[in-house]
Amino acid sequence: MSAEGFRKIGLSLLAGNTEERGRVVEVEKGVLAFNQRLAEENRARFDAAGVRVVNVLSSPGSGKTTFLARTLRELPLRAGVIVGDLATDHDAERLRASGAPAVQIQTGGVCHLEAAMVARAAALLDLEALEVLFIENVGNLVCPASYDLGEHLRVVLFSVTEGEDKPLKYPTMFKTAQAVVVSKVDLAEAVGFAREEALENVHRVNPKAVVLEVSAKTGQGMEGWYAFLRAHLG
Ligand SMILES: Nc1nc2c(ncn2[C@@H]2O[C@H](COP(=O)(O)OP(=O)(O)O)[C@@H](O)[C@H]2O)c(=O)[nH]1
Ligand SMILES: [Mg+2]
Repeated sequence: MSAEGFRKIGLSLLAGNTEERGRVVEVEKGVLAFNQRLAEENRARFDAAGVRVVNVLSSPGSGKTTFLARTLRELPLRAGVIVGDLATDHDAERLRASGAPAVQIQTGGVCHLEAAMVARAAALLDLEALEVLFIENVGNLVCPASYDLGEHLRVVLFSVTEGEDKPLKYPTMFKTAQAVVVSKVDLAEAVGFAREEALENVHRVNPKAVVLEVSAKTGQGMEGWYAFLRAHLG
């Protein structure tokens, strides 16, 4: 059955009574297993093309597009981007201004990107011409965490304006990322960001996470991000 078929059954069961919960869990497992197979196919395709892929996640408005736009302008690598949103192609338009190829996925209400969507979008890019492909996921700290897209590196943005407790409230997202980018640090003082507490919360859920602190507005910390990318993309 297709991922879409699984999703429809899942939604109808979710609308039903609690006894169906066990069945719902089975359907969810089926959807994720199906996605995982496609993610492995994506990774094999990316490896064959020699392109390294970075999945960028965060809640809406944490600064993903601004951060990627600056990265695309400044990073001396041939880069492309796939961007997911529920609706509109605003972000792809913003990212194309850097000169990089950008493909927009409109999920039509689905709250995360899936490997099948990324496969279709990637087919529109000349992967062999790229060294790095960024994927801006749908703004959401819950669902996207469970969907491998075939990426090599997963990065979560955590802006100083969204509250120090977010890693504790959304542990799966923070656990599955190799790096946590604390964004909008230019606003830290204005919003009374409790830096030590926030970093402690990140490391409590993910002791191995590399933490980078940046402002895509002023450029502060961006060199550290580029150094991290160079070290981790091989
Ligand atoms: N002060 C400040 N604002 C930022 C920064 N990065 C993004 N923003 C603003 O935050 C808002 C959301 O940014 P956007 O990149 O669209 O976030 P996304 O929804 O995660 O892609 C916009 O108004 C940006 O101008 C930053 O580093 N500093
Ligand atoms: Mg965006």
